This record gives sequence, structure tokens and C-alpha cells, in this order.
Amino acid sequence: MIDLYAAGTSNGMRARIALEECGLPYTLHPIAIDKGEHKSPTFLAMNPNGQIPVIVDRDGPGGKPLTLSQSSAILVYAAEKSGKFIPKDPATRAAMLQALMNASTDITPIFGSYFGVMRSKEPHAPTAQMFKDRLKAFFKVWDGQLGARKYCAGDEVTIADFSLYAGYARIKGAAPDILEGLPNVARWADAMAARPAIQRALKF
Ligand SMILES: N[C@@H](CCC(=O)N[C@@H](CS)C(=O)NCC(=O)O)C(=O)O
Repeated sequence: MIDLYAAGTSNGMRARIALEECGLPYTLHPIAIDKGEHKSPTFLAMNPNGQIPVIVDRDGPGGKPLTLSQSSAILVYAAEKSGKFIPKDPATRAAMLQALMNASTDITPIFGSYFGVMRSKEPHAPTAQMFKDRLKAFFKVWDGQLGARKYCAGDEVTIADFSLYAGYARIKGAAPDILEGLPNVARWADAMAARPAIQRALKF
């Protein structure tokens, strides 16, 4: 059994999608970021960075408990534990990693920065616009690529799709104009949204 400590942010959703899609049994422990629950001594003992998500796998490698933070590390851990969603073919695997890194290290952090600027007391419009333009540019590239293939790294769904969808879902909810005019991204997002595991994962 796995304990998941998360909130309904893109990183929290990413970790929960990983567990749902990989079919790993888990218990969700919602963390109220607005109440500072991620900075409690108990939480900091699991992740000294004081950030969600965190999982504790009571049945980790070698039968020992494993505590893990970083949503993309959780994605990879769940995929390897279940033997799903990481392509075996080396070239497809490399394409999957490229897509995964774009979603996890470009798109989500830039959106987090955009959101941070927009929610600050004195939002700096040019900075917000710069982040927005960068996000639009990344998704425009995705729109081109998803016009030529079904999923992020080819014709099979991988953890790169789960990572990108977590970012997509959060952006769609908070700043939908970033995603306007992207028919291939919209087609892909509809396919992802139709997956029962994703539907369960997004209900925080
Ligand atoms: N790179 C980390 C980022 C985690 C992260 O930024 N978590 C946010 C919520 S999405 C958080 O806990 N923010 C509260 C804080 O940093 O104080 C990951 O992928 O898990």
C-alpha cells in the first residue's frame, strides 16, 4: 500500500495520475497548502523542501519502505514498479524522455511562475506575458507534433502523456486562453480526459 500526500495542483495531479494509471493501491492524504500543512514537522520529515507531492511506499524496493518526492520521479517509480507506460524500444523510450522533460521541467514550472506572478500583490504584466508567450510556444510545438502522432512519444500512451496532461489540466482550468487554437492538443486532451484513471485522479 502507498500513501500519497498531495493537493490538486499540476504536480499533485501528476503523482496521482501515476498511481491510478499504474493500478497501484494507495491512500490519498490531502494536504492543505493554504493552511501550511506542507510545512509541518511531519511533512518536512518526508520532504525537507516542504512541497507536495510525496509518496510513502510501505512495500518499496527490497520490501523496505520508500519515501519519494518530485512528481516526475513518482511517475517513473510507479511505471517501473508496475511495468507499464515506459516504452521498451530504445528510440521510443528516448522520445518519451524528451517529451517527459518538456512537460515536467519546462511547462509546469513556467506555469507555476506565471501563476505566482499573477497572484502577487503587484503583478508585473510584462513578466506574466513573457511566461504566457513561452507556454503558448511550447504548446504550439506540441500541436504540430500531436498532428503527426497519437500520443506525446508515438502511438502508445506513456508517462510523458500523464505528465503533460497534469500541466494541461491545470492550465485549462486557470488560464484557458493559453490553449486556444490548438486542435491537435485538444484532440489529445479529449482522449486523455476520457481515461477513467485520469478522471479518478483529478478529483481532489
Ligand atoms: N518539482 C516538484 C515541484 C513541487 C511543487 O512545486 N509543489 C508545489 C505545489 S504544485 C508546492 O508544494 N508548493 C508549496 C511550496 O513550495 O511552498 C515536483 O515536480 O514535485
